[in-house]
Amino acid sequence: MEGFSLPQDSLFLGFDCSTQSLKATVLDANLKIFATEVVHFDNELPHYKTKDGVIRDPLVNGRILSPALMWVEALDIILQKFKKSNLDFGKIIAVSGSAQQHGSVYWKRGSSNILSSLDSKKSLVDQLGDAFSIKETPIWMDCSTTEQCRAIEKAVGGALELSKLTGSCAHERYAGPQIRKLFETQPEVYAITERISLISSFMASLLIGGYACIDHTDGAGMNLMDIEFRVWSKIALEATALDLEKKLGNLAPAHAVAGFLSKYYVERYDFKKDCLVIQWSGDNPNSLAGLTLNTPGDLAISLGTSDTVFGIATDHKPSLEGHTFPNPVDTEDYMVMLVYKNGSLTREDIRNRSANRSWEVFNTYLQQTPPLNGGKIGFYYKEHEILPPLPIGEHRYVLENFEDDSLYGIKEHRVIEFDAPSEVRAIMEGQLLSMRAHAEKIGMPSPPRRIIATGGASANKCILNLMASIFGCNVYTVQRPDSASLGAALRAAHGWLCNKKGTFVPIKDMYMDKLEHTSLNCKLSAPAGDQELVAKYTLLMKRRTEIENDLVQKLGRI
Ligand code: ADP
Ligand code: XUL
Repeated sequence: MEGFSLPQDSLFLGFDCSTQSLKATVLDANLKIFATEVVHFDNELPHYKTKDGVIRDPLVNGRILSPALMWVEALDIILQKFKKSNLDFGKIIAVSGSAQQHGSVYWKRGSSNILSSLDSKKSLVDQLGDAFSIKETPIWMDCSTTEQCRAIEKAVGGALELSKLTGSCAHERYAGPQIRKLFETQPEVYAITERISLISSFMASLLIGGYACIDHTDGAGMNLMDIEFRVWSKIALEATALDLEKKLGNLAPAHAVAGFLSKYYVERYDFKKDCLVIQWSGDNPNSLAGLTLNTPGDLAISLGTSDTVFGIATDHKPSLEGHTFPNPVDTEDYMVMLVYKNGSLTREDIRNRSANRSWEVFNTYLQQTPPLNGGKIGFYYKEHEILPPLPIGEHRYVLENFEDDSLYGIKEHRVIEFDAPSEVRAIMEGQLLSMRAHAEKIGMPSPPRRIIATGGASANKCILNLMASIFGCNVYTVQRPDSASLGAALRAAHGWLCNKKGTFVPIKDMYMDKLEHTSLNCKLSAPAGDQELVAKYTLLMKRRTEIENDLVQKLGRI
């Protein structure tokens, strides 16, 4: 294992540019957390006028954006914060990052010159104000491209065909449909765009002072990449926009070197000249790395602004619900994923309305109410949901003559409201039962081998206990809930090592024999629930799925 150790005294920096904040984690050569920082967009950058990191277009339903320049300024601020805390930038030998997936950033003609000639005496934000052909990036919450999705699917021979080709059917938030919309509605802006980055490759571009490649994993979240051959798909490109390939640049594996850190940072922060920038990737792929998912049957549940469920698969099985990406830390297999738009912000909304705006009260209600909630089932969509595709709305049902072990054929009736404690249990059971049902549908085992929970809400023990009861397996957590920036720092080390060896090195080999001494170690937070209760939840899950299917039939998008 000697050959795989990292140089003593070296540091690895990982960022996570997520919806609400820019976070950063520094790992030392023993893979222990050395330093962390965060910049919250709403509070620390109020002049961009975001709420929860985003701007909702009041004129166009479902158009949700974030200013690209806000992320640029956040990078200035986070580096200043590290400087103030006396981080020795000179010890950092590799940097990588994670970003919310799918958002596309549009660089104006001539911007590569701005990037390559950054003046270290000035801030980034002062120099990049004019670099974008669109100042506001459509992000993963945007759902304004349904028309383009259907058109792209039609052009390639159907939704399943697109999923076979690219790993997913068309999704409103994916970069391909967003690009097609720009091409159709603002051709003059498309024409003056010289490069289109994902948010991940955009941030990497800021670091290398030039356009970075899009990595294979985040690239699979665009409806543009041929997932088998990991190249731009000619068919998908043609279905999207004219002259697109040259605006996208090349693709690269996530472990590849994007370039050396630009001299801007060397001069301004005293980074080393040969500090490597490893390709950035999406936040969920980085979490997969940071959570050390490495065995089929391991499941991760990330409870952040969006909720995501992901695991490792050996094959690509095209589906209409899930997403398949190349595994960001293994060149052979795949990462499969489910995404919910209604995550933390929807839980917060119920907390605010029913639990006195307090997680403590929320948890007391969870503890006070019985498992299965006396047959009360709720669906809560504060945002237009992705999984299942349902519009904003709330739906509450009570199963009639509810007895928790005989749910077959039981009828339900709709109600307008629940009492506050039942409302809290209904949202939590509903979200977790939906995750279990859809995870099983895309081929994840039941019960999973183990669940590793992460994201802001994984700090909540009551939620983890409920997860263990519903899924019937142990639930583990990591030391810190921001696994994406941790994963990015780990990938920085991994990329550095692959570069040093001149070949791909399995990431496991970097930590395998010393995991429990690193910051990557997981601890058991909630033991598997009692199996009798798990069986009852299985019945409730099936009943809930039937109701969900009915809702989709009645209200879902075509
Ligand atoms: P992001 O996806 O932007 O990275 P995070 O993973 O940081 O988001 O999660 C932030 C969310 O975590 C907040 O919106 C909040 O609702 C949630 N959260 C924080 N503490 C708790 C808690 N004790 N219980 C439930 N949710 C929590
Ligand atoms: C994944 C997705 C979200 C964003 C959130 O497909 O849309 O999880 O990555 O950051």
